[in-house]
Amino acid sequence: MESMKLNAQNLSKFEGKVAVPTYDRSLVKTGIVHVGIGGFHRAHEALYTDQLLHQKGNEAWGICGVALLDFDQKIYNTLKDQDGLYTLIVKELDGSLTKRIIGSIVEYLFAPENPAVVIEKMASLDTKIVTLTITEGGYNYNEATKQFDFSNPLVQHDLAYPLKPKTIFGYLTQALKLRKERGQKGIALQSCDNVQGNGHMLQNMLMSFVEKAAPSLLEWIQKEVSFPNSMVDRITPATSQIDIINLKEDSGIDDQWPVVCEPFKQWVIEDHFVAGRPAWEKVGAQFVSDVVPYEKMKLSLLNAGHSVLGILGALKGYATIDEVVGDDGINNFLKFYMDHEVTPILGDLEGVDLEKYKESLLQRFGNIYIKDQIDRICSETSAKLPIFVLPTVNAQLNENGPVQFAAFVIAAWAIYSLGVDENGKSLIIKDALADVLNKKAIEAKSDPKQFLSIESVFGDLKKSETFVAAYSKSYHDILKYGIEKCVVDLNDKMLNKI
Ligand code: CS2
Repeated sequence: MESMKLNAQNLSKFEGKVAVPTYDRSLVKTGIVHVGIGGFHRAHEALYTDQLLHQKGNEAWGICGVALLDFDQKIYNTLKDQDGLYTLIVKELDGSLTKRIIGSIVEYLFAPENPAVVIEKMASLDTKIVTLTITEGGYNYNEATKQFDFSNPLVQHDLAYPLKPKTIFGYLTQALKLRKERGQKGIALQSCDNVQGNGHMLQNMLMSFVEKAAPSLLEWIQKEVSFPNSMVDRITPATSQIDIINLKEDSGIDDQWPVVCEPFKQWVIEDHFVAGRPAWEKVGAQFVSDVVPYEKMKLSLLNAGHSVLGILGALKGYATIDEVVGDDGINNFLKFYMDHEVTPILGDLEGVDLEKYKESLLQRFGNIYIKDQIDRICSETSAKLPIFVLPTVNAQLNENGPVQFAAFVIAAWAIYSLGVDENGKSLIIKDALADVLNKKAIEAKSDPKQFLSIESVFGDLKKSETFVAAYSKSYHDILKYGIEKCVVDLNDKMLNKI
């Protein structure tokens, strides 16, 4: 099929082939500044917002997408080149594709190129909300000290050069300072990352930074700025070259960076927006007074489930998550982990059918059309496990409960961090702590406990004898017998107990 470049001028020509924005994008103002315009944001918040913009009266809620890091130059260039437009491709469970061109990102900025413009944008009168997807590690929280990490060189940079910041904390501080100086009202700062109490985390980390960078601003922020917590969910694998080619050949859309995702989506938000908000509930978001139970459930079952499948699957040499779901041993292992270690610590979740939720997760993970990359799931594990798995472990240890399955996963991660899978193939480890992890993984070969001594990840977990015993045994077993036999043995042990 003949293809055409995706941009504003060609947009109407795609009508009829795929869903396109039918609202007048030139009338849309940017009430939302979003930092982190990766796949997830574009499959989630930008879609909800696009749907809302199709309903009259919402023109104040367009998105200005900010690329914060040097690394984000490519997505910025792509969006700029395509007038902010991109295609969202939903990979349905039956293998069919639902495609839609999204128009809600009407402005885009590349922060490293011009930090002052980004600060002005956040401080602008039109901006009512700054939303963030800056990843788990982006909050600069140290698990060992339970505090903001001032030793981060980028943070040091922001303290020394406040007008040319590099971190989100530097940007927000300058923007809020301008708002205060100009006598403007406050705004809402909304985290959309997979972090328990993500609004609180953002608030605590920002306040720690402001205390050093601009202490006179603290009181104003406390009074004027809100930090709604939210739970976000949609599996969004990395876009592959094949996705780009297929879109061009099948639909004639020449889009340099479409986004692919699963059909499921969920967004649960605390209704705490000091400067107003879009009526996202009209397009499927849920507003609740307390998001904590939803977050806990999602992080400790879905995200942790991903990590379990990812780490064990990587060691066995699998490439995608659906392949691991097809591995009976690991699949049953995950079910035992969810049922026996996670479920008891979740307590009663009012209105949620946990059994159904867990079942739906396995179906979502198993979607063979998604081909979610194990490399994506295992990237930045050092920032993920403290949020996805360790709260479960700590809660179980407090109750003298079982930690065997979690300990096994962490032992597998220690072995994974040696950088080779069970077939002798190199693993690509993408992690801010990659060097430390590898060094400790090597030390762990003679003393497994060494891996647990990375305090910024594990806190003081190494002090738990119960955990260390389970972890060390798993470590030796995996090296001796391999993942396959070990998971089957563990599963059998569980079956005999039940
Ligand atoms: C994944 C998440 O990054 C990960 O390890 O678990 O990206 C997950 O796919 C999303 O949170 C789903 O909502």
